[in-house]
Amino acid sequence: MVKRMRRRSFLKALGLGVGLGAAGASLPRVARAVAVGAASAGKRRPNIVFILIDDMGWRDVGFMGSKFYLTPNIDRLASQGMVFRRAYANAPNCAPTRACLMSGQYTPRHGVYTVGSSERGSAKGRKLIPTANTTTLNPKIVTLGESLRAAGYVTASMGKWHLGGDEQTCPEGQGFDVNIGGTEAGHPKSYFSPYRNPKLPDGPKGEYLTDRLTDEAIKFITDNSDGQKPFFLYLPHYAVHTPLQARSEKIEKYKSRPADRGQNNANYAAMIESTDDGIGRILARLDELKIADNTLVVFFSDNGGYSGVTSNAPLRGGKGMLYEGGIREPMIVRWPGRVKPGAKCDQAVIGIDFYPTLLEVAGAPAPAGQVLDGVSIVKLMTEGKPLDREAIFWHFPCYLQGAGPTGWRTTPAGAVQMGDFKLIEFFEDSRLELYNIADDIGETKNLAAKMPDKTRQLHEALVAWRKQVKAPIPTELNPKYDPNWKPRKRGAKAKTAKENK
Ligand SMILES: [Ca+2]
Repeated sequence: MVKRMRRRSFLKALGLGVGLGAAGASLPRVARAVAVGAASAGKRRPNIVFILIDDMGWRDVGFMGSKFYLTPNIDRLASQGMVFRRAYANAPNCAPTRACLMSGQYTPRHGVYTVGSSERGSAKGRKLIPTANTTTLNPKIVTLGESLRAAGYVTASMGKWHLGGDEQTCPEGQGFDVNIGGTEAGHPKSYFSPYRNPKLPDGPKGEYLTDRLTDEAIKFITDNSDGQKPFFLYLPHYAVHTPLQARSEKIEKYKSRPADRGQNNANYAAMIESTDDGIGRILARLDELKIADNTLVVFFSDNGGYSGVTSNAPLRGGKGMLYEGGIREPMIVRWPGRVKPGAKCDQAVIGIDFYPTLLEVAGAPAPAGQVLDGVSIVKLMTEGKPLDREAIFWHFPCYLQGAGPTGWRTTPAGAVQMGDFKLIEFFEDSRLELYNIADDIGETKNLAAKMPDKTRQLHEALVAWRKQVKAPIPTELNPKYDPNWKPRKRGAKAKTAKENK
């Protein structure tokens, strides 16, 4: 079965689809062509380490200004590479962002819009019937892992997958030679062993998950450091998603640290510190093996910080919202000899850009017949050449319950960012909000009424894009809707893992 899966994945990676099983006889020739194409790049192809943190907010790291969390290793990485100050996730929560990273496509193309059901929260409060959600990434899509593997990379996924758990949709079915701990689950049952994770053999009792994933990553890097084949290590840490479980000896010092603009949770800070420790160990290993110079390292997060445990201030909102706090991410790319250390970039980039970027870095061909919605940022990173792109978009036709006064983090909505402006459209009442995020990063002044021409320009671009990607818009009224519904009162901050998805 493994053999069959691999061959099937290989066909996908060549853009041949799965219906051409009988054409196997022509495979060796195609395989040779791919290998020659990749080798003709001339230089030794770089290894790729892609570190994706779960739920880490834009200001949850020292290099982005936190005075509460301690992240010396990540800060050092930032000083050695380019920091992207306007980097975005494709969605305000976990699974859709990952589906976009792996497919290179905006959410309407693969239908992974949210986590679980799009009908979250009280039915009485939902005016519309939201678009149905897909919880697995269609195995017909050629993933980034499949494309890099077909180009000769050894591939590993270590940590949270969240895009399916069966044979075709798990990491092994989607282009990864090695899978450690990746299942359909969106958060760990426990950060301490025993993990109760079918893809992660338990370690000694009390072993800490973030440390374990670091150990596994280091082992993979070491095992593949001989230069025979370049490697692609996708390291989507389970940290720093709830449940808030940290190593006890790390928690204490944060209890006495002064809070910083709403950041004050010692458990969360200790989880961030363990993540930072692990990144430091991985970078040290790359140095010891003398392969750091030929390894591109990405640091990114999948959505904004969760308002129940951290603060994204000065950004508005948090995980689950299309305001900046929900989608703007800390991001670093370190690529020795190609990207200038200490460089900063203020051009907008978004998760779907990684697929074409990493293909270019690897000298790998794009999958035939598959639309890639992002653009390569290689020249932006290496030469400072601006991207040729007018706008970027979001589509979230779903409800997400929340702890605030409205009872929602978001109702069904879409957004577009163009230059310094961003427009959000809420589908329940067609409400438009326009912000100048250069002058007003906190999205405090809705300019829609004041700037009708700009509002119209962005809205037209959003509508045209939705048409192009065939984005469904919820319009059907929900018969269970009660206009007098009020969210039940509860604390301003929800802390359960169940609510934080
Ligand atoms: Ca997340």
